[in-house]
Amino acid sequence: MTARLYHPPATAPAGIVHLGLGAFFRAHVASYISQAMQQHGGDWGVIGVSLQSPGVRDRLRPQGWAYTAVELAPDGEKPQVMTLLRDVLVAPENPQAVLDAMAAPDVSIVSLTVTEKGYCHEPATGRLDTGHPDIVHDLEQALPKSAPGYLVRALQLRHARGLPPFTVLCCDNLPENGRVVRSVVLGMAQLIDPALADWIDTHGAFPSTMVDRIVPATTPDDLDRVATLTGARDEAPVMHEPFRQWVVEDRFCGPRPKWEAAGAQMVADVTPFEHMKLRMLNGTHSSLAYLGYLAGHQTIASVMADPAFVSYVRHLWQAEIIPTLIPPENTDLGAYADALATRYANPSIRHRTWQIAMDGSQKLPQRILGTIADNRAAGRGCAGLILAVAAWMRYTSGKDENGTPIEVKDPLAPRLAALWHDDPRQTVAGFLALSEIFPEPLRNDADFAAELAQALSGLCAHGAGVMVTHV
Ligand code: CS2
Repeated sequence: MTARLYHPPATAPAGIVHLGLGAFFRAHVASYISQAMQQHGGDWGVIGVSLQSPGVRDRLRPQGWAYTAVELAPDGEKPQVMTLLRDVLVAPENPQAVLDAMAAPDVSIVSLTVTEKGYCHEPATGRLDTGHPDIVHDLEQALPKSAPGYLVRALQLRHARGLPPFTVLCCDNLPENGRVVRSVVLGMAQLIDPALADWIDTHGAFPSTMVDRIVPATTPDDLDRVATLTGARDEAPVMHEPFRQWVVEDRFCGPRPKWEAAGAQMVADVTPFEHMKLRMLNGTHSSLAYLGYLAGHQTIASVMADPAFVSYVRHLWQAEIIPTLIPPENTDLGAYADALATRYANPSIRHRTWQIAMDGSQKLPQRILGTIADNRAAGRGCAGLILAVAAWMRYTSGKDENGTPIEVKDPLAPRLAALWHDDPRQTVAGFLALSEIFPEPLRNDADFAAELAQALSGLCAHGAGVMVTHV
């Protein structure tokens, strides 16, 4: 029998608390933290927090919090054992322990990967959703449930203890993600105690970041592969592509690891990088996920093995997305698109279209709808992206092209399914009324509505595989 992976955990205090201990953080930010310590020294252990379930904690505990990160290169798999976690807390089991960890004097950074919906904001405006049940709860109770609630209550505790605030480091795929998290934190603090909001605003920091690495969900097969590869049984490995990029605004209110020593780009303004990545990578990822799923493709690599989809995604980059972008310094957007095509086609990465299709209502505004609005304002056609939005609508109806039920994961799933109508124009009208998703100019754009209805009826009549060839 293969022995279980185990490393004795370090006992020194952690400098970073991370909220949302999913595979992405453990494969991306964690690699920069470990490498910065190897290259430059410093002691930056991490306390991981699961905001929902105990699963990751339970799998990591017998391993001394160590886990294997496996790079999936087309020419082979490269494992690395990661030992930066010092503890893992499960928030619903003991919210006070999480607040105490965040309010510890050695902690200078609280980073987050809680997915788009974890910020409890309105995607179309970026403002705190004060009607969100967890926010209603957190405004009344001192022990929070939501990520914004943990940030505000921990900052309140630090303020009361005379400690400086931590830097809040958002690592989710949101545009100007630092601004989004700042807006929800200050919005909530203002409702709890305006003096606290002032203190956070004056002394805190919310740098924006652009994060990039493709990290498919770990499968039971992966556990066996990792055991064979390393000779140690790891119940919580993470599998990732070789590529990684991290662009971070260098505005911290306390100490930070020397991430530039690990290859992170520390910049004054991350916005052009975020737009490029959200529109070129995530926008096409979602487009390929909805259309590909409907056409029967399980993974992005499988979609990219279909020449019709390759032409479609190349068209999106060249004709519909790149024209809306200002290239970041020293970046050739054509070369960036070529690199994406290669990354998507990596056969070692089994990134499921179903996984990327999750939470579309939270993802579409920054990935696709903003690009469409920019194209329309400039008088440019964008039939390919409109087809992707139609595919998302079809997907959320809950049935695929053969009438087989789809398990739609989305906080708005029941509302979206109820919008489905036999007449595509009525379906489109129902969707466009969702002000939390569709930005103002698109909601009132009759030509856009007509094009969307046409794309939707085309999808229903001919299927996604045919429709991508018409763009
Ligand atoms: C994907 C992202 O699941 C998704 O929605 O588009 O997780 C994507 O793989 C990462 O942002 C890549 O950096």
